[in-house]
Amino acid sequence: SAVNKVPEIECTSKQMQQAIVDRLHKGLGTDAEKANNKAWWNATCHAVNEVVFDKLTQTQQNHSGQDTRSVNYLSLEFLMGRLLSNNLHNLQLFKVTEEALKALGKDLYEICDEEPDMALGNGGLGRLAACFIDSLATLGYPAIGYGIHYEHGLFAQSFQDGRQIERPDTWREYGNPWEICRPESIQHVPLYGYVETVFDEDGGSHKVWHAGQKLKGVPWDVPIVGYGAKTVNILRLWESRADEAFDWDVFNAGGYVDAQAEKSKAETVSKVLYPNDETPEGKELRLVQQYFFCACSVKDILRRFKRHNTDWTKLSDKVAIQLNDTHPTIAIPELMRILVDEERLDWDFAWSICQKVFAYTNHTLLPEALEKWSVALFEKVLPRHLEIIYEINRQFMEVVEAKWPGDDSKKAKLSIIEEGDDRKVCMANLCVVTAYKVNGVAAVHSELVKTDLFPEYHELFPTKLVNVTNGVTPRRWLKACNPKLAALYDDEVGADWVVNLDKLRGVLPKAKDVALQKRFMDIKKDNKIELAKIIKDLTGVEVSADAIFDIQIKRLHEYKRQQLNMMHILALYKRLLDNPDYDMVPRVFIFGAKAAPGYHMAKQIIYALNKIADKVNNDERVKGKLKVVFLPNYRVSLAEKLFPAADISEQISTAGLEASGTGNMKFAINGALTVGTMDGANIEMAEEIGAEHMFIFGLSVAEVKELKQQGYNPFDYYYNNPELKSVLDWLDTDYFTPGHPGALSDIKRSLLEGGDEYLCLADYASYSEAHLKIDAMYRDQAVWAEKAILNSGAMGKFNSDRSIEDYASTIWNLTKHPIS
Ligand code: 26M
Repeated sequence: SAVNKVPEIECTSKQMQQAIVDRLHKGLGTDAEKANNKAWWNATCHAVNEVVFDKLTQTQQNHSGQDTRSVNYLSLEFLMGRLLSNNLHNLQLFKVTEEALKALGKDLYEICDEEPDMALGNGGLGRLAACFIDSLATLGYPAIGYGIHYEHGLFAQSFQDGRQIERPDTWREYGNPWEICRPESIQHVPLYGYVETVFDEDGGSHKVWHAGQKLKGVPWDVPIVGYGAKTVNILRLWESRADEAFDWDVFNAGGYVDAQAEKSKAETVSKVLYPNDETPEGKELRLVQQYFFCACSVKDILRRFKRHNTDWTKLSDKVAIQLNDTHPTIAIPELMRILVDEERLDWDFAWSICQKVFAYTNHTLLPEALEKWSVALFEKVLPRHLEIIYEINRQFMEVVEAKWPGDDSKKAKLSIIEEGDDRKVCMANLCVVTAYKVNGVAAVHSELVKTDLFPEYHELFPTKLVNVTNGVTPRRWLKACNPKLAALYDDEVGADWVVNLDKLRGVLPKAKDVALQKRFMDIKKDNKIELAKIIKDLTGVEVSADAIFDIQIKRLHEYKRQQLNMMHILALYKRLLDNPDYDMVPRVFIFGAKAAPGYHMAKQIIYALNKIADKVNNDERVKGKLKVVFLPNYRVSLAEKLFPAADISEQISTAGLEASGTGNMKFAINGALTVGTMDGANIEMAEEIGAEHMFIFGLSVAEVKELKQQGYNPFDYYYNNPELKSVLDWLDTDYFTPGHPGALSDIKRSLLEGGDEYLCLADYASYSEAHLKIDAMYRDQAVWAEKAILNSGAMGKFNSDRSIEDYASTIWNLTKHPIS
């Protein structure tokens, strides 16, 4: 098999022990006696790095020597999680390191648990970027991820009386063994100031941007080890610092204190990751952050290009730049500015280059998430870029005029500048106008991008809008996080499923095999027992591994409908109180979710779920048949313990609103059954698995549109469904918040008077019915096991390697450069 051909890195347990103990002594100045687990973790990372850095150098020399075409993945977010376990697996050193540590009296899993998550992302979009760079390296593509070296990643979450509290994330408080600072590749970034027109001797003119402030971008490189460890690419993260060269005058004038203030101002630019779901409008620091990141990355890309090239027509042969959502859009006018103002290329030539370099991925249709920056703010921070955007737009409006002569409404819709009292720059429009390809992230989403979001652009550029369905890396999301199921698959279909997930299909014909079912269900049970311990540890709640583990983990957002899940839990609770003998398979509902700090309703839903959990878990009358747990601080490393232990995966967004979802894939790969709507990638999962092996419910995209068109009235459902009514009315009492009646009323209000934008009431009955089917099916463990195997075995398509091959062939035109 392919994997078996990969020579294992030669390393015996003895050598690994020696390397780790060596790092304890020589790297950390401690020894095996004194070292705590943190020190062991550090030493193990550094021992691993000796292999990683060697491979990194080989890859970089090879790529640079051949001047390969590469993709530059620009993303404000990379949700990497932990790297030790992942790197050990990809280097195929996990087993030997486990043995080595065991011989030293240490447990590798415990050591891995010491690592803080690299939480440089919000959710799906950031984790997708992390899966993609894993796949790019695994497949041997020359690629570089560009991101920001945030001092604080996504906030850490805890609960106080059920309410979310945010604390700063401190992932690198004591350093991070995986990153290498590269001061030799520092970049300088201008900001603010004014634009001067300089008249040339030949009668022409050009623009000079006189900056009002300058930042320094310091790159930190994180090696990205491909599976099999042939290719090691890099993730380059930019940290902002004050530019000493620029502050020199202040120093000379004796302004030491002023200079210190400038310094700390400069450092705030990369200080924190912005949590999403907050309209960043008017947030100057976010715009500065985006530009800082784009300027550093574009300059770095051009520096690498210029090492081997002088002919600008070659730029688009060597460089593809993928924009992960609109967050890095300013890279477009920045490249134009460098080509026109600094390299002094002709505008049309520069524009033709840009149109061959940039591609853009759209990750959401939610109107409030589409970035628009006020023209006034733009003018202040990036005066030259605004001029460039105006010129791009002026020329583009001529294209629109040629296509739809005299049609001003078309021009208004397609313009990069939104007119009005407060004029705005529409970043998505700039992306679509420039990019040579624009992709959505699942089939249904990409269709909606064409028909609902950008229909006029689609008419104008009929081949520009395409689909690339998301995927997840099976290295992290099966092999590393579920070692027992991974071992079963090694036995059943051969170890190379890790690089060819379609191989899992090998288990489909055996789904009814009793012995296989038993192994499969025993593994699930073991994983549930492990999770039960974690739940007890984190929340004090005791749960039984014989119950159905029903899990919803994702950012808290009304469109994802955690509140629908909550309504169903309340209904079950009510049924149990009304009838103590109500017959149901014991169920544990598990949540993990962070709410954006400024998103009131999301925080209320967290509060409500915590309050409901308190009540339900301490109510003798439900006889242990119902438990509710909200795990604090949901993050990648916690997710790795949840997916393998799930029986039910909740994927219940309003149809048309979840662009793809990727947690849905991680659950199914690990053998959970999905209760879900026909939305995002759920639809394609149903195609692969067979909808009859999932619990599909609710309105379809077309039905949602129709209902909204007719005029949706949530009260129709409220008055016609007594259970639904009593559940919602419960929220008006003080049953869950003793002494505080009305503490949960605003949730009810948003579902009724508020209009129930996300159609929770419309889908409630169908959802509740789906859960009855779940209950019935679970009683027949043979059927359940069969279904779980059929789900997991059919997930080959959702490997991020397949996504990357799609990007490489349809968008990037990228060829592999395997490193021997
Ligand atoms: C906005 C303003 C300021 C700071 C951050 C943001 C922002 C950041 C991320 C807004 C939205 C962001 O993410 C959108 C996102 O995560 N989309 C998800 O992308 C996944 C990968 O394609 C999909 O699977 C999810 O369905 C989609 O919701």
